[in-house]
Amino acid sequence: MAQIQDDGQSKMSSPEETPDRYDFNAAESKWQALWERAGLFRTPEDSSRPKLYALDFFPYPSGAGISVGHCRNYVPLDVYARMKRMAGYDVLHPMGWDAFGQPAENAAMRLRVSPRDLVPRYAANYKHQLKLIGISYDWDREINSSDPEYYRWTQYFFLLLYRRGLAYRQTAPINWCPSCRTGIANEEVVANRCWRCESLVEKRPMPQWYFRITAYAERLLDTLDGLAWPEGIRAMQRAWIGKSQGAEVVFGLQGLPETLCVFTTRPDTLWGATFMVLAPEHPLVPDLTTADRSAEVEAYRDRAAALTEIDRQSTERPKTGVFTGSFAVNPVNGEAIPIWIADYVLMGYGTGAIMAVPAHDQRDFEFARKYGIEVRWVYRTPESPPEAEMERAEPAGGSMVDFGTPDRPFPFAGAPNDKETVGAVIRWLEDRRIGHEQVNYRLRDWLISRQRYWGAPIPIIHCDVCGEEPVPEADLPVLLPDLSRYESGLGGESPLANVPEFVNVSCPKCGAPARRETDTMAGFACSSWYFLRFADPHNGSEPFSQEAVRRWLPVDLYVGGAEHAVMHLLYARFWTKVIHDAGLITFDEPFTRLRNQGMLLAHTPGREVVQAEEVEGDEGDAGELIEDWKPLKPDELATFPPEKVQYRWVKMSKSLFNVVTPDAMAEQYGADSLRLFGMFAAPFEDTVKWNESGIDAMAKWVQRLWQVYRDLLPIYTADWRNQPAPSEPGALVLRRSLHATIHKVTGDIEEFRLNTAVAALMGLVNRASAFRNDVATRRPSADEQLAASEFLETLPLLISPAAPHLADTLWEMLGKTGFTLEQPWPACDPAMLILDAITVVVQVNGKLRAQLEAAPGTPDAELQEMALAAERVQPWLEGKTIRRVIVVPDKLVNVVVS
Ligand code: ANZ
Ligand code: ZN
Repeated sequence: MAQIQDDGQSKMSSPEETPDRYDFNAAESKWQALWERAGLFRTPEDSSRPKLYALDFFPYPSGAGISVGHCRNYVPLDVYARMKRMAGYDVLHPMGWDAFGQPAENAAMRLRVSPRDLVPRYAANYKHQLKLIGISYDWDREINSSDPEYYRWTQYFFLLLYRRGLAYRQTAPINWCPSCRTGIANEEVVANRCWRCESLVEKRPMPQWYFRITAYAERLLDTLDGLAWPEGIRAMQRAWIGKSQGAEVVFGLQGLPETLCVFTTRPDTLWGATFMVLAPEHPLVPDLTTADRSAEVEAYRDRAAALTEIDRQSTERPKTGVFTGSFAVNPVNGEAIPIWIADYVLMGYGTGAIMAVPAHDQRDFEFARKYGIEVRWVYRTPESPPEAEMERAEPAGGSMVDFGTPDRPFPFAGAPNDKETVGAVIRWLEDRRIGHEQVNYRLRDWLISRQRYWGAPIPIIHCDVCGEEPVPEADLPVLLPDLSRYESGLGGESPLANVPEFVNVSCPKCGAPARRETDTMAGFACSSWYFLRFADPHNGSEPFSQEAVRRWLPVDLYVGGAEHAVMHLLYARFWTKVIHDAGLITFDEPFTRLRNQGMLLAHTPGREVVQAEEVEGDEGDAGELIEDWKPLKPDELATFPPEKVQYRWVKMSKSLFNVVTPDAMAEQYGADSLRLFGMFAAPFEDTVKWNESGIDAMAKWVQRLWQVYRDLLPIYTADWRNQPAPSEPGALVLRRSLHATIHKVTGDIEEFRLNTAVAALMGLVNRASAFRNDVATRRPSADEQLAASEFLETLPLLISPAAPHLADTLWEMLGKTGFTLEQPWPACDPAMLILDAITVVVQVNGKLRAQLEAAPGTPDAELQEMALAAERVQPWLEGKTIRRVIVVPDKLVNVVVS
């Protein structure tokens, strides 16, 4: 850079003073300390600027700490939050701990300590790591769901639900996880296994607390469409809620006074019902079973009880069933039809009984064929085969058979097989009082009881005189006693049941001796409202002030893993609607926009296993159940024959011994490089394969960026803003690239295209590097100096969200004070975005003297003016007379002088 002249404003640095490398370790710890001292991440209290609430899913801090995998969600949201703050938003970007629940309890049990001691230790480590990678959380708002100041309000909301009839206790067969020794919610059962530990789930009848989420099924469905959420998650919620429209139809029973009610989505097929099927558990089965059938029916009921719901619903399983010996009466034609029991009909859905229409329902068809029951067309076409030759049921098409008789004409003869006909039949049934329209949902009530220690106690007192009594609000919180032994009882009772000081209380209503409820709430209760608490985390007199919530909620952007699709994300929506209905908040959807990050996989050494073995999960993370492969522990790997090691790409997880921590990576490559890697590796939603060379490449790019910046620094002039924008081609190339990058990076971060945002920054640095090489050997023109200055002042701001430590380092090198996060986000000059700008050659007397950048179709007069004004052309015109100017549009300007 020998020929670059100091303009008096920029600092000339001699080679001896200038280090050759960016010392990221020193810079990162320096800036982190300065940010902290300045309280840089504190949430602005009151202002008139627009608000932005950027939230990560509430994490449970585990002993493993965060892995580089976690950087894939925390970093992108941090980038977004930082950019929004620079763009003029007041940003709320908080973090806290979902500390109650089984993961913490299981981990503590294994280490033989109290979760009370363990959780703060784990949380402190998380916090340390998150600071290490420069996440801009406002730690003044840190919350911990196991803190009495927090769970007091979880209990308050339990009572709110209770008062509104939305929390109730009932004895029912529940999903029982034998290894967690507690009941779990339907949402937590995945393929018949416990979501946490992957043990097979059993059914057990127990008194349990439920939240009546089914009362909100329709509303949970209604407002789903308006959310800016991934369609996959919305589809999963829709399917989970499982709305089904149809009718309930009442059948008479031969020889019995009772009636049999069925739920059907196809009441229009009533004329083709040739048998009935009851779930084996249906309460009418004993009454319907005739003496000669009873042994067979009993045996079948026992076999069915041993099956899982998943198996029973499987379409592959051959249909089985038993005839009860009784008949029902079809209300539309008085026909007697046999009643069977079969395990493909579930007791928990509809009415637990169906009318079977084998011509149009495949399950019924298979069943009828197996047991030789009649098949009868309801809808058919001229091509339809006779019933005896059918090979499968025909759910669609055809028109309705005429079931009329000379004295009783049939009103639906010839009707098409469509929704209108279904509706018409429902009205016809309603007129005759044999059926009515009915909507069913698959959604079940939410089981919230846990027979576990580490959760918020359910604030209810059982009194022999008064029954269930809520704990008065003034007595909240119901403190969780400090226990040294807290295993659940083998009989399934909560460990709190063995603590007389906790259990024995007097009834809040009548004063008689009474017993406290000993179940605790599942962790999902805590996470159903925490996003509200962040608005006002230290409020001691209410869960949150309405004003604070009005200022910050709903969450504008919510980021986390897709595994919560029908758990947390459904529960939180439900609580929000209830809290809304109670008048405490004005919105009824908590998360306006949602993004799910992809997983990070690690190439993991393991060995083949012949028999399926279960991989032991670490706390809160069941790892992966891989049938034929098991990861090798580091000590196993050391002694294992190398040729037998099998590598696989599996989720990065402590249980698979393949975790890479951000601490080590930040130390070796820098936090900014790690952040950039987390952004750049793949589109946000995609799975990424961890590869250390990826972060290494980022670290090299960071060095290159820093060097280009340092090399250009000497030509910086702070005065560039007062000068007309450069017009020279060489300068324009850099300026156009800069503004195109501003434009691209802004839009990309906004849309969470973090990978292409980084790619755009790389493109800009390439351009700047070429520019540097170009001006290194000569004196840069005034225009070039202006363009370089604009670049030097803008680049730190542009990289600030992604690489904040490097950004503040460059900013300081430029002689600026303060932090880039406090600067306004760079604006892009739209005039610089004419991406198809063309180069126009300027000749003087036929000799090439300069090049211009211009928009295609620039008028001749304008091109001529630009050419004559160009700095590089000036010397050739000095003292000469311009004779003629020839303009070839979009191509060339030739100035003829003499
Ligand atoms: C007669 C019929 C004819 C049916 C036809 C379907 C097609 P979705 O959409 O899932 O709500 N059904 C009702 N209750 C059931 C239970 N407890 N266990 C198993 N199956 C049950 O499905 C509703 C349909 O599933 C109902 O409509 C009923 O069969 C069956 F051509 O009734 B349908
Ligand atoms: Zn009482």
